[in-house]
Amino acid sequence: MTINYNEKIPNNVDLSSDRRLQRALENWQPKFLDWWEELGPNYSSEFDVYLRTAVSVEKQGWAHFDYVKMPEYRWGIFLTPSDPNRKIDFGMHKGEPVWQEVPGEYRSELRRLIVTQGDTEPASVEQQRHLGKTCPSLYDLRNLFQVNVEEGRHLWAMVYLLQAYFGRDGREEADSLLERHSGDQDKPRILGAFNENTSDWLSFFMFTYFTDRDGKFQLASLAESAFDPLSRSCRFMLTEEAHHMFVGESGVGRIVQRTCELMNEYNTFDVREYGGIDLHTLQKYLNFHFSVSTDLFGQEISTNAATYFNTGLKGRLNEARINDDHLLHDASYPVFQVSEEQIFINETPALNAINERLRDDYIADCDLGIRRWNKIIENSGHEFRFELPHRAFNRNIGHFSNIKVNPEGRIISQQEWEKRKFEWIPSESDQSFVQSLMKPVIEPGKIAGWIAPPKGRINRQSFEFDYVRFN
Ligand code: BYC
Ligand code: FE
Ligand code: FE
Repeated sequence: MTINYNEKIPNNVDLSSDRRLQRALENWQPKFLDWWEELGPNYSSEFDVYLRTAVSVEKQGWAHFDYVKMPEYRWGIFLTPSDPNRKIDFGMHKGEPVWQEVPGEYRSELRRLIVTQGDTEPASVEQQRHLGKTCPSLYDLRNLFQVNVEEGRHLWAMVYLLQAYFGRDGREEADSLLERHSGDQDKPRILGAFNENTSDWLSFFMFTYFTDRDGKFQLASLAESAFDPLSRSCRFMLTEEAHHMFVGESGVGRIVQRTCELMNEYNTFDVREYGGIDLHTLQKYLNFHFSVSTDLFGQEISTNAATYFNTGLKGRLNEARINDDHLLHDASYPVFQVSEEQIFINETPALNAINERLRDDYIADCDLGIRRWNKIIENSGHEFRFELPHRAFNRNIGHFSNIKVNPEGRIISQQEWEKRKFEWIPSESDQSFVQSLMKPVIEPGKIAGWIAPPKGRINRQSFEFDYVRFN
């Protein structure tokens, strides 16, 4: 199906044939634009930004690049093509055809999953709203805005599902998604990591590396859902997600590169006085963002997760490729637990360990980028290596939220934690140092002193390209 760009809301869901839904969405659109104006990227409404817009769901050529003013961005609704033969791959309904409507008995659980997913998207835009004024280059500014508009589109994707399939309570939830705000005392965002500050570009790159990667894994497991419209929405969102993680991985990599250059030029680890971010500080930011993102997978032992799996609402990563019965009634899975003074691994009923399994997949994926960053350090001739902290480190959800551990995973006392925590996570003084480097660079082809220029291109445009035009 082709997309009619004359419609208010570009889509491949044949919106014009459903007047009620179209009206509901057109009613929500101005509220979204008000929210964008109030809590989206600051002072950016008049900029012409070189952005990609999703214009189809074809694997080749789904994106169109051009200058756009962000409030005029065409936030559209795109689902990957439906497969009329698709069957449920797991749980008690395994082998049955997937659902095109929401079964009444699963309505509230499905709504809750869609709302939780939807809540993170605008939350991240709110968290990043002040970054534009301290961008290290025009290229980076453009990437920030690209991520922002796409998270906005991900919100649209979830709001479409709520309004199309959940009637009046869906419409109410759609409004609430614009009423909760990141860090708000009274109406915070649902999940912890989305109420933290993203106040500098190092945090932004760590966030897109670690927290957008939670998005990748959650979307991948929702893409397994028996509720076909949810599955198809998430599949298309994953296409865009790859760029967000690229921004994170390459952003951190370029900082590491610059730090190593300064270390070699001045023959010191302490590059702060030369305007770089020392490796030890980078490790602290890594520890923080990894630990808050690890919390996003929920409790290690979760009956909610068991229900989602059993009823076919949310699967495991690449469910169809896993070689087991996809029912998990008799299976077990190793889960980290805590008792007395010890962390140990215990075999647990696999159905209850679905969250932990996804967290394991996530941690393995996080580690790949760490290795690539370490390669940069190694190639510069230095011994230092980044490490992921132990999964028990700095946790607020699950078994580990009641204990304190060091990054190696040794349990320590509350006093030792208080005494030493700023060796491991950023202190106020680390944060104000990083903040002090955040001076805008907006001349095409120029770059801030704490980060190396990118090697890659955006749609074949070089680093010198005029990615954002200020009017
Ligand atoms: N913070 O049984 P559990 C993305 C609560 S990121 C606060 O484990 P469940 C993106 C939980 O709500 C992807 N509370 O819960 C990235 C529950 O509360 P109640 C987002 C938490 O539901 C960057 C209780 O603890 N998508 O797309 O099985 C930029 C029991 O826990 C947290 C999704 O998350 C937390 N971290 O598992 C932009 C997918 N964790 O009911 C976008 C949808 C748990 O006892 N969500 N709690 O009051 C889910 O699948 C599940 O809700 C979770 C939690 C896996 C998150
Ligand atoms: Fe997203
Ligand atoms: Fe994302």
